[in-house]
Amino acid sequence: MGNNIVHKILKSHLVEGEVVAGKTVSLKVDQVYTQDATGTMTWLEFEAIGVDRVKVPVVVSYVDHNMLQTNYMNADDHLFLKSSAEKYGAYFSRPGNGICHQIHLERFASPGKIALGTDSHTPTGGGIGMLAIGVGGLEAATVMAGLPFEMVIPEVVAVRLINSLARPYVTPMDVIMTILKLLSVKGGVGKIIEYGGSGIRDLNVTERATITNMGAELGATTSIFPSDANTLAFLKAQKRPYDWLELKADDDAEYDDFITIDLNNIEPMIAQPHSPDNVVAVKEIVGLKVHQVCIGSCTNSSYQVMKTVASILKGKTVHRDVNLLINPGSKQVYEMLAREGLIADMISAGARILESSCGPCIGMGGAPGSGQVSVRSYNRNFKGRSGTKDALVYLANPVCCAIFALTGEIVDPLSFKDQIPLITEPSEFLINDNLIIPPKESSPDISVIKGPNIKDVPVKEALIDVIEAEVLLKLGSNITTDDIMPAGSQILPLRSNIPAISEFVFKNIDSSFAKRAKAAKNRGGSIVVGGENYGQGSSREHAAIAPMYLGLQAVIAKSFARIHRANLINFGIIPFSFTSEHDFDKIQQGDVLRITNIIDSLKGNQRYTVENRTKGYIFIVMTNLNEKEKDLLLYGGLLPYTKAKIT
Ligand code: MIC
Ligand code: SF4
Repeated sequence: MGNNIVHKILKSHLVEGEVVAGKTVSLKVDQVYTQDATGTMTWLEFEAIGVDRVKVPVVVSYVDHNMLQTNYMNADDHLFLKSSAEKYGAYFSRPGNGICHQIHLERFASPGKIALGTDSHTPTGGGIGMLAIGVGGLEAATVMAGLPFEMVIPEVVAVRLINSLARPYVTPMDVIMTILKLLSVKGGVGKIIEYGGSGIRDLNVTERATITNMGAELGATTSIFPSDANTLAFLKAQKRPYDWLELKADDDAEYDDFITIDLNNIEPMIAQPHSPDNVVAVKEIVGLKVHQVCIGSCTNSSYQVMKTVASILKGKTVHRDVNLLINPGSKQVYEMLAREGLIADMISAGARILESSCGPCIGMGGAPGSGQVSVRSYNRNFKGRSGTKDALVYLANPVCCAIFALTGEIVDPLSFKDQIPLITEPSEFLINDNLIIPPKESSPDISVIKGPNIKDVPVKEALIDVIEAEVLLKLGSNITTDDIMPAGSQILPLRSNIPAISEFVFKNIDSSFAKRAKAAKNRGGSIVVGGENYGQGSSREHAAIAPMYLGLQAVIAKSFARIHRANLINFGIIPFSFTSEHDFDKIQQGDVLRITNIIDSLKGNQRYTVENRTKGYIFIVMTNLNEKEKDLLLYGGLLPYTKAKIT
């Protein structure tokens, strides 16, 4: 039996275990990267573990999210991250260098390697043939401290792309939006998507990266493409041909599932509010007035994309009712555009050019007006994420975005008469790594600098045997981490201060949650009830730590998103699942639940008896924890566990 690409990489990194779907393995990791919004916690956690140097060959600390600097907090965080990188032996990508995923693809990602990133869009690296997985900060910190990475082997789904993107105005973003329409935001949970088929020949690395980037929206563990001649061409253009190796599946490779997508049939698609899988063909919603267009982000920031956008805008003026914002994803791309006069074409058309950072994608500036329609070449359109609660955010490919910026409304791109030149990636990129500070030799003189907003990581006590707590919130399915722990310009700067950020937990769903949770803390804490795919979206562990700080004892849901489930366990919160739909229906907000004999049940059959004390009935919930996860919960989370293991 032959191997698929995923299994080849996993097997070459195996420390312990068997590469079989559903089994837990430990793996050697080649690269870890952090970004600032999750990175401050990660580096605080690394410090708390107490190891003096990172133990992974390549560790990069990026600064890309918290860039507004409306007060001292972001700048203090940047200094903290820089000094931590210097002290512990990581590369530091300075503010201005761009968005972590785009830079990592350009300068560090290599086929056949395993990389972890403290951001859910780390799978962008799958475009180059790297197994790149998004994890919570604490998980990354333990790997940086020298522990292997443990994971349950997902199923591998082969997605065969056939033919090529023949239609005008169709880009790789339409491929992934078509898959999202097919599979939904939970269709990839517990799976890795491996792309193949004749259609990949026409996709270069950055085009592939758009597809793997947005695979995060499927809930997939990661997505990956083979490493072939196109990969070599990209690496040569990045002046790192030595990082190339060929990577392809064996002819008789086995997969858990197959999907075939005919690229010929793909047309321009658009995701409607408020979910990336709420996808329709663009032509179905023509006539909708557009007030804002945003182009860039980690999904669509390549030189090819930006040059195409510039060529559409050249000599035109952005529609009088539209604000066009462009955030090129990396300094490399930005500098090339600037040197070639392409930024001038954008400016001349009326585009507002932002710095190279996440910006409007995470509500750091560029919030739309009340009830306005914003169309973005980004990857997420969750309600309120843009910074405006009632904004209507749509996701579309960058070519469509540029066209809508000119027309002021959604049009069938086929009706756009101008010829769009076919632009590809260059054979040589501009290489100027002057904003990447390489790791320093260790020295006792280097100290970590912490501003007043940087507070210690709170830790939960060891597992308790009985939880008696009130259901403070009952929620539906697909609750995002943006719902649990919102981001945006007011809240993101508090990422290094859990007591302060905890005030905003569930703010957009129930503004009284934090207050009620604090009051409930003295009465045994609180429980949250959720539907399917609880905690989808980002990797932010703040969506676990901040509720834990407020006294959250458990979440009972129909099912959980992968990274958030891990983050809950890492911070000592038990992710219970319902054993029957009916039990979910019966529970109401305000009910007091009593869960008993937790420790024995966890060590035993993982079935737990819950008494609904308000309604007077009993039901059973379960967990599906592996041995390590049980241990983590018994210790009170990954931090106390790691400290115990390392010392
Ligand atoms: C996102 O796109 O939601 C973020 C902001 O990049 C997050 C990370 C974070 O919350 O800091 C992610 O994707 O993991
Ligand atoms: Fe940044 Fe948006 Fe990409 Fe998240 S999805 S890393 S916020 S650009």
